[in-house]
Amino acid sequence: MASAGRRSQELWNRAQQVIPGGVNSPVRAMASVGLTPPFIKAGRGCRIEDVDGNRYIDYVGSWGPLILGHAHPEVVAAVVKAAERGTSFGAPTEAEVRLGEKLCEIVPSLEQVRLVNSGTEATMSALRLARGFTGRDLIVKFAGGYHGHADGLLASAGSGLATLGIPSCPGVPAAVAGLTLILPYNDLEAVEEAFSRHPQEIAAVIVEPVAGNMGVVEPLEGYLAGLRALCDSFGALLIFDEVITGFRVALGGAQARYGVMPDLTCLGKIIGGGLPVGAYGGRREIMRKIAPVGPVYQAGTLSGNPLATAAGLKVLELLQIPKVYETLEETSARLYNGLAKLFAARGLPHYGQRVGAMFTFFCTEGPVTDWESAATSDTKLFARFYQAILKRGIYLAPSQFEATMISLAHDAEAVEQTLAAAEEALKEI
Ligand code: HOZ
Repeated sequence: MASAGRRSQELWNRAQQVIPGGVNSPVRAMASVGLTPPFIKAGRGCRIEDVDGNRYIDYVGSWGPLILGHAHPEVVAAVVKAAERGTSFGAPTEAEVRLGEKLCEIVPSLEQVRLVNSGTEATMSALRLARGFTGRDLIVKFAGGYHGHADGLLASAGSGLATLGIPSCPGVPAAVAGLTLILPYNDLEAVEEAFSRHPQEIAAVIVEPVAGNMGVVEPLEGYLAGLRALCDSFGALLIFDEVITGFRVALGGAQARYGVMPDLTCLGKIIGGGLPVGAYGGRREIMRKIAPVGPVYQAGTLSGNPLATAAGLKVLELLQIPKVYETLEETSARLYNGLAKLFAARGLPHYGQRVGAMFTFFCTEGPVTDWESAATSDTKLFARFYQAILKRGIYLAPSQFEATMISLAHDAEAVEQTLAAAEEALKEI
């Protein structure tokens, strides 16, 4: 293990005693890059500081929510103001209505939306709804796709499971896992074949419209439209998991960027501005099946809580300022293109993919179109690069199979500093 600062190391030792693996979410342990994680004390804009006083430019952004950067003053003020009025009522509030209206206004396919507390809850509830609506049991997911940690979504999943090499999760009953068909991403023929084998049994196809949890992998031309057409032909619902892509690859998410409308959309991360939140929504006809209107049950004490809704509303308001997405696109492209040049100049195997404000450089010659090709990456080389750049003050997601997240707080200075650090890091490895 490379050495962490003294205070981080102390906290790490204590954490091991009381928290499994020392972390409350596995990838944070930094095991796959051979490090002890720095413990973070504070963040402002695109910069974070650890408990030993080391400063980093942050490209994790809490794994996506912080598109405005850390501790944005207007978001903080909105949360404080809301907290002063009470943190939770378990009763309807005006802010929930306003957030629901805002989401339906911005995300093209949403007619109604239900707020929950995490992306996992959103996908789990959307699948239950799809099953309740269609009266069918099977679902299709794609290898390397990650939709949170609900039973039935953990087989061949990306993100932490891909990072740790866990192909399927003990504790998920075989009967539940058996209801999930795992297919390769970006392969329409495989989906067509699954539908012809089970023409009346597939309730839904759930997909990250731009994969973000096997690293960033863009849908091939026509892929999303092809999924739409197949779901229509066989009476299944198409679910876009836009927990990462929502408000990141475009204001209206991947569905706006690619012009393909799902039946149901799962959201999270950005819509809570860094507070715990999730949402699922879609066509009114489907959403009407949810209790109390319909019989598909789903509930939550803290759902639509005042702090998350206040933060979410403020973030969405600031994202609707003209030119915001042009700025994000420019920053993301400048950093991505600069890194691509540096990798190429050093002659290292690399294959980059960028969509809007998220990208990944895979340590492989590529092309990367699915999990099988993503998995050809040299994760040892990635780990060496990771260690070399972290010690130069650049905090990337500690896994080859995650996305680099760009925020509006990443200014020209941060980009230049990052490229200079990357150049040095690449020389070292
Ligand atoms: N599932 C997240 C990455 N795609 C990790 C969340 C976390 O560790 O905070």
